[in-house]
Amino acid sequence: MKKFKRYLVTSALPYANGPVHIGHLAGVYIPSDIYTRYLRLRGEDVISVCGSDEHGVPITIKARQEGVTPQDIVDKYHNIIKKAFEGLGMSFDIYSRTSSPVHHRTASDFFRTLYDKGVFTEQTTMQYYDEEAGQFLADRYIMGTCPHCQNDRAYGDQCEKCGSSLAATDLINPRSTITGSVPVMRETRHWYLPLDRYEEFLRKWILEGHKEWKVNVYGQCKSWLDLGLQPRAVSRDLDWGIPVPVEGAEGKVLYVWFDAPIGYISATKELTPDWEKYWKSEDTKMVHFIGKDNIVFHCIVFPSMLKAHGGYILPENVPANEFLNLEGDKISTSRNWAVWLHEYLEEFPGKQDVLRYVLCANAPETKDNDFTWKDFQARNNNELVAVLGNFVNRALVLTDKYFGGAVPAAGALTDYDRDTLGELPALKKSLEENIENYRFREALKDAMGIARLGNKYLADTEPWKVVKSDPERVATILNVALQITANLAIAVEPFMPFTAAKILDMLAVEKLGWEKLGTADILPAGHRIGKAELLFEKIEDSVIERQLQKLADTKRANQEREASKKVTEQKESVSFDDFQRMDIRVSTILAAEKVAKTKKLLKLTVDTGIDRREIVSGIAEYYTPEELVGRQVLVLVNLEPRELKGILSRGMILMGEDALGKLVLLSPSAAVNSGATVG
Ligand code: B3M
Ligand code: ZN
Repeated sequence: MKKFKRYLVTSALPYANGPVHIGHLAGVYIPSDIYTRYLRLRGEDVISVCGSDEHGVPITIKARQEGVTPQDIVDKYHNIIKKAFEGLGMSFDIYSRTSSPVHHRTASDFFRTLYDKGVFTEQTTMQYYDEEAGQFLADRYIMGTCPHCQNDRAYGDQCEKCGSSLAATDLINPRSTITGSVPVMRETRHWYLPLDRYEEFLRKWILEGHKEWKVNVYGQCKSWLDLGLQPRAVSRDLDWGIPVPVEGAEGKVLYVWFDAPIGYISATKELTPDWEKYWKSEDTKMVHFIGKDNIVFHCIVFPSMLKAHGGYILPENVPANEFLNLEGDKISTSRNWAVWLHEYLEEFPGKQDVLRYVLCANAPETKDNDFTWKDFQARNNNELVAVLGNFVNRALVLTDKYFGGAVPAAGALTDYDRDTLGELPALKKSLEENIENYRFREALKDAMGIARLGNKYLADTEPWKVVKSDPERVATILNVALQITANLAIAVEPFMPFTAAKILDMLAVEKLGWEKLGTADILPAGHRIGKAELLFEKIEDSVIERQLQKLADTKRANQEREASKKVTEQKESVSFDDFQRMDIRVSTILAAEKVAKTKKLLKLTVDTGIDRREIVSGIAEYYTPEELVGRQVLVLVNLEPRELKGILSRGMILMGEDALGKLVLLSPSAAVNSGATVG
């Protein structure tokens, strides 16, 4: 395999129109950080660049929704995202932003180079225009039915349901997302990147040259190429973004997907004056970490731009992950159906590595996967606490207890000792191969395999039983256990950097190089270790219940919001005489009790002012008997009596019912005598 002199790791630039959530982390940022940390540990020359994607319609829509400027939006969310990434231990060398002057200049120059080379075609076309809002509708400003999958909430640039890339004019029944109005067509001029001209180059570079790419990535590129590439507009009629650097282009900006990938270059320029050796030397290995919805932009569009510009390297790999769902439902920013990173860090202080661990162990590397809080709890309790934490704690506590915290000298090793230590080099080799091939779930299993190895070794050798009869043997056992612990401090660092630091601290060791992994002579006899502390703590059911309740509340709020949009149709008209025949009275509930063997029914004793009577009402799910006694309600008293569960029910309590079927009592706004007529 070609050996590279240096590595350039890029991570998709998150839109600064909202916080990052666990889907972003599992899809892009955890894998990227594992890969970067691993390369650093191996002493490679590696830089990792990222930053906020601050242009594009998602930003301007959010600004419109919140009644602020796009700059206010990107300033707010850029800071939230940057702080949250730092809190999770994301080790970018730079986290920049595309509203920076360096980026504006870099992207403008890049566009101008292609323009001056005559790469672009200029086309005057008819585009959708919202006369009410007074602006053209591109990307998320327009919504309609996807021609491929009939999803009626497809956007003007992409259908999130089937992943198709769309032009606004492809949409069926388009409507403006600004005013909801039906748009008209208006003439406008844009510059197009003729992707069709790069088809041959892309076929050769990807389909012949990168058969080793992940199946999901290679497959998507192949279907794009088999479908045939179309020219793609790289400018927009918007007032937020990087102005098109061409005379007469007032009111037009670079398309966000043209400028954003150039953000990787700008960030590198901000990071180091040696930026060109990362971007222009064939000795550099560039890897793009992205989610599957960004494959076309990182494998087709951006490489064509780099090729057209000339002088830049192309990505060696683009190991895109699939999507992570939450409790069986698609993660959604607009529906607040997410676990937000900044909230997680507040609610689970000190548990950054638990989230890193679970999101890596469950990563959607080859297919969409699901995050559940129960699984989060199980992996924490059964794997991190019971295996990794338990082993390290025993090794340290027993060394403290039997040898005063000094690493004991090992005596003659038994075959079992040798076999145990002999497994370390194989685990190291497998871990390296898995990381280098972007199989981070498998690599994490290799790292945890070292903890399982240590846990089993102590359980099999039982030093606590042997110590009285054979303290020399225990010295050997704990020496072996401590060497395995030191291996763990190295192996877990890419995945759980906070835990690795704690283990090194407890071993009273500054740093351990990757070359030490797999060896058994890391801690010399006599070395004094530090104080043992628990690496992980059990997560109780109540903590998980609280998170599940939070999601249940979100789901209900979403349902109610949806319901409020759906008001039931008005019924057919009735005559005044019809209405006059109904006799509705204000009544007072004197007593209430559940009807046996039913979930919904209550038996109410009601004073209608005319008489006292029993009425059966299906409100047990919404009201307790206690809270009903004394309430004044409206009763339709001349409804024909009905027998329900053996009770003769004479009348009906009038209720309000929303589209979700939630029932509410209707009461007079002030106390009135029972029997008052309602008309
Ligand atoms: N801002 C992320 C997204 O599509 C997009 C990535 C840009 S990477 C250059 O959600
Ligand atoms: Zn679709």
